[in-house]
Amino acid sequence: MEKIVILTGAGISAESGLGTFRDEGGLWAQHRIEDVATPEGFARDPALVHRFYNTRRAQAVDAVPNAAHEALARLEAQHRGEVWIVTQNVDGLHEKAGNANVMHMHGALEGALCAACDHRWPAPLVMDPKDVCPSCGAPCTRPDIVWFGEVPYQMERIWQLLEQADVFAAIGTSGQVYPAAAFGQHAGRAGAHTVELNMEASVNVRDFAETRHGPASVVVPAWVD
Ligand code: BJW
Repeated sequence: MEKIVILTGAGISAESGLGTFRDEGGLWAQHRIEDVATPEGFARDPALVHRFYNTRRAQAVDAVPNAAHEALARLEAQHRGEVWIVTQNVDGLHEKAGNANVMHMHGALEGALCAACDHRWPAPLVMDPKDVCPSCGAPCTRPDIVWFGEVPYQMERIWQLLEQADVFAAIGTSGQVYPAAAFGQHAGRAGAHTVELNMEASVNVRDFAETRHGPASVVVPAWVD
């Protein structure tokens, strides 16, 4: 059976009402990356960072999967055990749609992490700098999110999957953030058929053998079905 590895980014959740980062009016037009998405920003002003992620957590809790997420759930159901979703998204919409084989390389809004002892637990809807770690008691709780300068999760397994993939698809990602931005080239060189499904050509469009441009809710179901 074909092994299918799919990278998703913020564009797949745009039609579920969640803002992307780099589109016009996106999250990075409203917040400074250095302030809300780096460990240094969190050390300077944890309350600001918690407010940013509390707002996004509240939006994600209310969000529902769109036709693109649902198509990927069908794909996994049809090819049980042979489809891996590697998501940069922290919103949990793939699981809500029914995908089980999901790797959260940039963490998840529903997770809390202790910066002192690395203990992880389910995040409350509202996190606060005064929260203490349920394991070690340190007041160092943070969202379980991978910020700039930190190493994304499960990388060893992800590189391995990319090398074994027969098909690699990148959906709804601008291709500006590494290491995810290198996955298309890596999988293609290892022999995978590579497909980009995005609203517009990403900066890495030349790494893909096939491209389908348009809204994810249209191009993803058309690719899957
Ligand atoms: C639609 C649509 C619709 C819209 N339908 N499509 C210099 C050179 C190279 C690398 C570096 C460098 N300097 C620093 C680095 C490393 C750095 C990096 O890449 N920086 C770049 C900015 C240059 N990377 C890191 O620090 C990473 N760690 C790392 O590299 O560790 C070292 C290491 C790794 C591996 C092995 C060994 C060592 C960590 C990166 C952490 C990123 N974190 C963030 C925020 C946290 C998560 C969160 O808060 O949600 O993750 S940043 C933000 O960008 C978020 C996203 O996951 C990520 C990617 O964004 P995405 O998903 O692509 O969204 P957009 O908005 O950019 O694009 C949306 C796309 O959708 C657009 O193309 C639209 O057209 C499209 N679209 N509507 C279809 N309806």
